[in-house]
Amino acid sequence: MSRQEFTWEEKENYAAKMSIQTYGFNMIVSDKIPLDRVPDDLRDQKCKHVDYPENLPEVSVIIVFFNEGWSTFLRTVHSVINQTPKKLLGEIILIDDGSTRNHLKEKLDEYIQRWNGLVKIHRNENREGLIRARSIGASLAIKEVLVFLDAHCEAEYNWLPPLLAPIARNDRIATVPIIDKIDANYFNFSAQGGTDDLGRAIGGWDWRLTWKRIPFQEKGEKKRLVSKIEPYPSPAMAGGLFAINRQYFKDLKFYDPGLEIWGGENFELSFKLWICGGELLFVPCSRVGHIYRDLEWNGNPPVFRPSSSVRNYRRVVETWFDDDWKKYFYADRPEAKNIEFGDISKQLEFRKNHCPHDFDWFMKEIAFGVALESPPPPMNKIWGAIQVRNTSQCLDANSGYEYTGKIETWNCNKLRPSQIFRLTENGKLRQRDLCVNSEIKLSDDCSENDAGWDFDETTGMVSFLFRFGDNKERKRCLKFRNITNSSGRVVFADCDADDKNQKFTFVNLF
Ligand code: UD2
Ligand code: MN
Repeated sequence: MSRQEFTWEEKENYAAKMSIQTYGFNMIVSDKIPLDRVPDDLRDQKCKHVDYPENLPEVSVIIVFFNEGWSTFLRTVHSVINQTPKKLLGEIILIDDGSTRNHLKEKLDEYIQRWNGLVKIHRNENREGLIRARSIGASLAIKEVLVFLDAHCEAEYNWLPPLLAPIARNDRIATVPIIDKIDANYFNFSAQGGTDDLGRAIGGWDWRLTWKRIPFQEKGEKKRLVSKIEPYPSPAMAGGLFAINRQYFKDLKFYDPGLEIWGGENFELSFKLWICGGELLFVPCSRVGHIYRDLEWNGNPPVFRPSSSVRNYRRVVETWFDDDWKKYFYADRPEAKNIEFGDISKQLEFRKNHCPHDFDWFMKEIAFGVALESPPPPMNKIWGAIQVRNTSQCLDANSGYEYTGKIETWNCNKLRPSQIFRLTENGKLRQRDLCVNSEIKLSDDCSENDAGWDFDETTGMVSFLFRFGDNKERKRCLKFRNITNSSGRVVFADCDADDKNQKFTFVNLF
């Protein structure tokens, strides 16, 4: 086919698709949106009537970036300049974390000259990862308060004063704006929505340290009626967008410098803040849009692939969780035990010398909502890949990253998280926070047939106890059916200890 046979539209669609794979965003659409567009104003009406103090501190806005798209990045800078009162905006520091794409070199240097020194750029010699890049930004900054943003954000109307007011009052408070979603394809704004009746959500986690937005909760007697727009405490932040007093962040020794590339630093700082006597507040009247990358992004760092951020999580858990709590992390992510996490003696020493609270206090006083929303998981009886004996086939929740499909079998591969299962002490067969149900599918409903799953190490049989009304029970066993050389199915069959297709081994591949 010759070139002319593609229509203009086909070419544009193709370019859009490529840009999504490269940047995570539809740059063809983004490039058509003015860099100075007026962002949506998703604040509660009441925010418009709040008076903020006149003499708020000046800020250094720090934006770290690695191989970001041009217009999405530039719109971040434009929006900060357009939406921030001049006298508060001391400097914008861009940290290039070893980007390799041409548009982020001379073209960028030249572009920022229009702001006469307000926008500064520092380039890391090597890629440090976003975490060390932010600490570098913090050590270069000169203004009283630091504000961090991802390189694909849009500050909304009057976003900064509400973020600064609590810090001006108490310099041990870090504040986080409400993060609105900017669509990666259409670039429209939408609120992520609250999870309580005042429209609020807080930051939490599950026990494998996946970030989770959960309902805001207050404790018994401390319950008070507050307005929708008052800043409220959150156990954790999402990570990318927050403000903190510069000297205080320095006193906290910035981030743990042993954290690599991506992930976990949001928990490290959140735990450090609370356990060492600080506070973390979400601020409803401060809103910033963030473009969440499209799932088609084939980006680097490979954040959703095995073990990329698990090392970071281990450092955080080993530093901040105490023994009573660590076990939940390792129950949920048993494979983490075998990933080295380097030296954390400096972190432990800092904690010992500066931090009055412990993790138990934190869970009881601040993060009680987290345990309600993500109850600590049961311990594992056995875990690993479930291999069909005498074959190279393993059970696999082979449905991409949605993990909702049927469990089938696939060539055993230790890099596939979809092959790691945990048989828990209460008879659940789990993967991540999901459970294998009686249809041999992963489900987020873990309530079905308590103690249903079992494994007999001698016979190798994996069984499920079906319970019916009238106290009737029937035990059935998993049976392998070979389909091709590299894949097969598992079904329920009547248990037969002589059937070689009913024999499995939990293989700890790590
Ligand atoms: C979320 C956070 C992000 C960070 C991350 C966990 C929000 C909205 N975003 O993921 O800020 O806390 O969780 O670590 O809360 N970057 C570098 N060097 C790298 C990789 C990335 O400078 O090696 C930059 C990147 O260009 C971007 C920022 O770091 O500006 C955050 O990365 P992301 O947007 O890929 O992270 P995100 O939003 O998925
Ligand atoms: Mn981001």
